[in-house]
Amino acid sequence: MSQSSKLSRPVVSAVAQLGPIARSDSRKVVVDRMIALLEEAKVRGAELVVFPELALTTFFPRWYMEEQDEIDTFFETEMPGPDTQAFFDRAKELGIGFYLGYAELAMEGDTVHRYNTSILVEKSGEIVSKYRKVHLPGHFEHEPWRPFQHLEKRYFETGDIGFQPAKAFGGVISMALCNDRRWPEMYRVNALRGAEMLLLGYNTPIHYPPVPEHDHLQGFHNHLCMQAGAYQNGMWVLAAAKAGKEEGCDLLGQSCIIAPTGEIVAQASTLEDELIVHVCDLERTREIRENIFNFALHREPQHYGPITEMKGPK
Ligand code: CDV
Repeated sequence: MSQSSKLSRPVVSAVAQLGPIARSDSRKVVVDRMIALLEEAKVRGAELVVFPELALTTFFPRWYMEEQDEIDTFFETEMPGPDTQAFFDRAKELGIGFYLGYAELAMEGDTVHRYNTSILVEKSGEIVSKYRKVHLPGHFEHEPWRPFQHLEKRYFETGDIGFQPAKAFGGVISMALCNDRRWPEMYRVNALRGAEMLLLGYNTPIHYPPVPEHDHLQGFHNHLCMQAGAYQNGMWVLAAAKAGKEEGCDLLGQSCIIAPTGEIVAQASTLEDELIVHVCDLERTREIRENIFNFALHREPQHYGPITEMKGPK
């Protein structure tokens, strides 16, 4: 055993998978379910809980809507706001921090911005970090041939914050959202900025209308990209799904906790509300980062230019 692996910086971490949320469910119904998961997390000793992407409502980009007022019913204008204050209060009482994904409506002067956002909240109740989704999948226009829409490109702007890990929970923690997990650049930028743990939430339909031949690979691709990202960057990855049959659309489960070695150390086994817990030792990042992926020793960035110079192949 190496010297570094004897050290210990544990974060008792939980991933809170959510089962389906109906379009008619109020925020209160969802927040009550999330509070029940926080209470279970407390009993099981967790200090950090990761919730899914767009956790407070059904996954609304599956519908084409023309009326902005209707679209905006899925957005939060303040965080915490009237519907989420009880959740923040309970987490603080329990001494638990959390990651939460939600649709953010932000005013900048007279300009309205809409982002697919996550926040990281410390055990004290303070919001320590915000992330706005960078890789927005799907399409801009109504495509009636699809059995359901995926209109993230229409309803959200590309995030303007980038990948900015924060000091929290005794370590350096970064965030991502759903489709970001498929892009190696996301992990590498976070790792170069010192992230030891990546938190992310996702909503992944099992049916991918443009390439249905890959439907049976959804579970494989989900873990493949996150296990590779964890290992190649020597970081913990904690991923929370919104799972199950939601408004007729099957969403992948498989919420998991992945060690810096790339191993899955905990995984959800249902498509419902479910909590998984693991003691994540942040010192374990060193097993990888001081050895096989010692960036300072082994990276050769003079050969990586196209990664930032080009958007697609010539
Ligand atoms: N919410 C997502 O970003 N979903 C995408 C689907 C559309 C491919 C994902 O990467 O899981």
